[in-house]
Amino acid sequence: MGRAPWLPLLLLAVALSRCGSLLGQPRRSQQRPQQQQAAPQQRGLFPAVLNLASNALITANATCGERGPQMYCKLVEHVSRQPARNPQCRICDQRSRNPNLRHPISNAIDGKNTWWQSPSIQNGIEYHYVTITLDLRQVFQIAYVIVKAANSPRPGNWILERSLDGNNYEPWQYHAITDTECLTRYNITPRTGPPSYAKDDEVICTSYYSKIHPLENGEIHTSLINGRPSADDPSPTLLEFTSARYIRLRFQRIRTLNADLMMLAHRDLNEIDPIVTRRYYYSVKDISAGGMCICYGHAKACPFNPATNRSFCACEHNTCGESCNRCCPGFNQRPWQAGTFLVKHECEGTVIAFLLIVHHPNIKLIIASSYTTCI
Ligand SMILES: [Ca+2]
Repeated sequence: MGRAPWLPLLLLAVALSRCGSLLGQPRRSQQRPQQQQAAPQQRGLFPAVLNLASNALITANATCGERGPQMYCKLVEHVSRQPARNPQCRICDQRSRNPNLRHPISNAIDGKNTWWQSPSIQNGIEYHYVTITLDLRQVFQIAYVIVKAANSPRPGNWILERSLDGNNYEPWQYHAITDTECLTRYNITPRTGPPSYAKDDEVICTSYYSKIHPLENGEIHTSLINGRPSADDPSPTLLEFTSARYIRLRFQRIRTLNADLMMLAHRDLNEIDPIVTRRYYYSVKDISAGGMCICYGHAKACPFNPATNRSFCACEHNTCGESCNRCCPGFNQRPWQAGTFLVKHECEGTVIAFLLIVHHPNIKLIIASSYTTCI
């Protein structure tokens, strides 16, 4: 007499049925119904998208008035007050004590109505080529870049580029004055109309944001995630495509009035009325780069540390590392996986060993395991 001989076998059956991995079954199949029922808790965690440009180191290789006072004239006044024989031209001077005369590139990320301005082409045709570089100080995932012009039209031909190391740059998007110039200048079939993207890492050329109008305060919105195929649950390709520490705006041609374009194309700049050439320059009131820390779906916060000038992932899901890119010690029950918009892929591993001994007249079975989910 004593305990029923089938009782230990029943306990074993219950233990095995709750412990799919011991039977070689994929554990995710056990979890999937719970994920569907409690999706918000099972998703990866992602920090908020912030404007990263405001903490960037920003440089420009040319600025209006950097060698002393320079005169410039506003295109909008030329257009609205014809004939503009005597427009209200102004002075820029980087060395001036008057801040209203200075237009440094830092004005493009100060969050105020101030602006950066390039030298006009009266100083030389080479000032069609001006480059602005932002160093975000660490690699982020960039969702969008917005550029706002100030007292000039938006740039005509230019390339938005990104880099991880500051040496090797890759294009994110080409902009051209006309669709034809997408082909002739950049050898890319133009994407007509509002920008759209057929692939996660497609680099398009568009003339959509290079129109002459508005003559002032125009904006350029470049989306790097929204509108792409895997935007709702970014693929590894999209994550790689949007990763950048450096963002570069490589301006290559100032947008001019068509009437002036003919004059500028066929004559020596020295022979052209300086009032014409003084009104062609770049201006940027604001650059925003929306993005987030790369925490691989395992942090919802990424606070900025002023001491190091870096943001750091507040890792959850038992993950560790600067980017939550590995399981913390003791949580290696399963290989590390990135959390996604749909699945959180938490690291697991609070080790609790158990021992199951079956007593049966015909069976002697001992099972030892250390699977947390098996208790
Ligand atoms: Ca500003």
